Amino acid sequence: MKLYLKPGACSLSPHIVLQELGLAHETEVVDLAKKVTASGANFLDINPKGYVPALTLDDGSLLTEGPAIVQYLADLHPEAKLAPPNGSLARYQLQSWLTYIGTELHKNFTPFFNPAASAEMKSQAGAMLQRRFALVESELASKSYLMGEDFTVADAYLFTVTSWAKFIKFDLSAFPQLQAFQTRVAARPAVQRALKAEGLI
Ligand SMILES: N[C@@H](CCC(=O)N[C@@H](CS)C(=O)NCC(=O)O)C(=O)O
Repeated sequence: MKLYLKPGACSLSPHIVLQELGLAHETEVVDLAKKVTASGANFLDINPKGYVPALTLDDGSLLTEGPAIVQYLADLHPEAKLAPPNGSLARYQLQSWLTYIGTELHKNFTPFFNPAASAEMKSQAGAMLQRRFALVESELASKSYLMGEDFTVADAYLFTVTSWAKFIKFDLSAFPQLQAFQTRVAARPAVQRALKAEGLI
């Protein structure tokens, strides 16, 4: 399988999961502005959505949307417990977190990476991020990871999104549990491998 990515973007989340699971894979960097891959392919021919992450499987199938990709990968090796069993309440709680991270956190970072976004849009998104991170902060007060004491794919996504705070100068000092979470996740060997592979460390 091959993961199309941009270093440090939301594609880092499935990249971490691939590393956590030790799955054989290739990666290819995409120039998102030009929609061209590192090998010169038209990215829109590979993923008509034009964004990363995109995962192509060995049979040629395409899977897009980060939350779907990480669950697909986790289900290839259920014994690694990166996602609870399908159909269990815990699995829906994991999906609840993935949705929260995608819609309440990830998408509130988007205006900060959009040169066309107004100051007002950024201000509104920043205020929303404060509120949404506050909930994560209170959740992490009683556990090491979002789902409890075990790392899951939701943590890979939260780590990825939270790491953007430094790029937009979003102050995380009011969120010590979240900062401790970032340090805890960054120390995982698989996370180190993914960060290294993307040239981020
Ligand atoms: N709904 C998608 C959103 C993915 C997304 O926002 N990708 C960004 C990078 S973090 C991107 O590729 N943006 C470039 C573009 O939209 O042209 C998902 O959750 O996977």
